Amino acid sequence: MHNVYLDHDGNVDDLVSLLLLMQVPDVKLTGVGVVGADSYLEPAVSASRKIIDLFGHDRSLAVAASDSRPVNQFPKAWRLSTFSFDAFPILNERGVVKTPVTDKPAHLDMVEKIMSADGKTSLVMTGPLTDLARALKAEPAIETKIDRLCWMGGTMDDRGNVAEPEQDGTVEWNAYWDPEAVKTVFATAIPIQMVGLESTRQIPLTPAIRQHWAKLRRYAAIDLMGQGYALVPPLEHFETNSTYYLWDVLNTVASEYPDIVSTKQVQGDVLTTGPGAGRTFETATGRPITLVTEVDQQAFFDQVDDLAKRASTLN
Ligand code: AGV
Ligand code: CA
Repeated sequence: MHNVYLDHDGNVDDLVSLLLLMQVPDVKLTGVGVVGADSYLEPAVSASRKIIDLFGHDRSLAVAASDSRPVNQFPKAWRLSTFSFDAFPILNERGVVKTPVTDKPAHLDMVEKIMSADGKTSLVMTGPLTDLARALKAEPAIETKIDRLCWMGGTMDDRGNVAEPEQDGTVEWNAYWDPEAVKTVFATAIPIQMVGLESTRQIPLTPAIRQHWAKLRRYAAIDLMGQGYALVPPLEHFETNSTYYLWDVLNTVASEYPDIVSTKQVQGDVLTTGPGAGRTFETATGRPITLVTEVDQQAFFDQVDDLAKRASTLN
């Protein structure tokens, strides 16, 4: 068993990441922080608590709400899906929520959970890096207690996914939300594995994978995934700015099952100003990063199935 702390930002693939991470036999989940970045904070926290209640195998966990704020806010249309997710009947059948909310904001909960853990903690982050950047400022001693950071964010190929004015199209959204936070985290010696857009582009949400989950909806966790991914647009005829990928799920699954991906060692940095603010890029003077490059798609989707089935059978 090893310690893992998850910090997510409440969109569909973030919530599915939480669901799946709790099924990995080797993971001791010490905490969950939630940022209202690609979501709204209240339903994101609420849905997280209910997912832990239903699929957490009676873990005693508490969810920490973040008070971090954006430099660049996510589009409202994307953030709204969290309200629907939290309202799914499957999450509300019990009518009561047991998993509590911590009294500390997420970045201080992160400090507390890392400092009080036996040994080191692996961080899995599926949204902006703001909570970690703030945690490092509040308690620099956490740096050496973090085993490594697995982050979904950035891209090294200059093909961004932000379609907003005053930026140049090279930037990924989690980095764009708070570019300075990426800079702060990159300045540490924490080992980083990065899942950027070059790898997540290989695993779009498709009608075929939806159909696959529909056939397996007798498993409660796969039913929930299917419902969740019904809220967001798949890759149908061609890629649009709203096309959905399994970004965070890849990050989370790859953090525990390295065999499903290929990686390469790169040196990276990030811009914090100008039209490229939030752009991650390779440079000989950059910090070391393990960049995920290729995904074994079949192995990835099989692993997702396996984990989700485990959630259902043991529940
Ligand atoms: O840039 C990918 C990140 C991931 O952490 N998020 C979604 C994932 O949770 C932002 C995002 C980019 N495009 C989106 C996003 C879209 N079409 N809908 C919702 N979120
Ligand atoms: Ca996310």
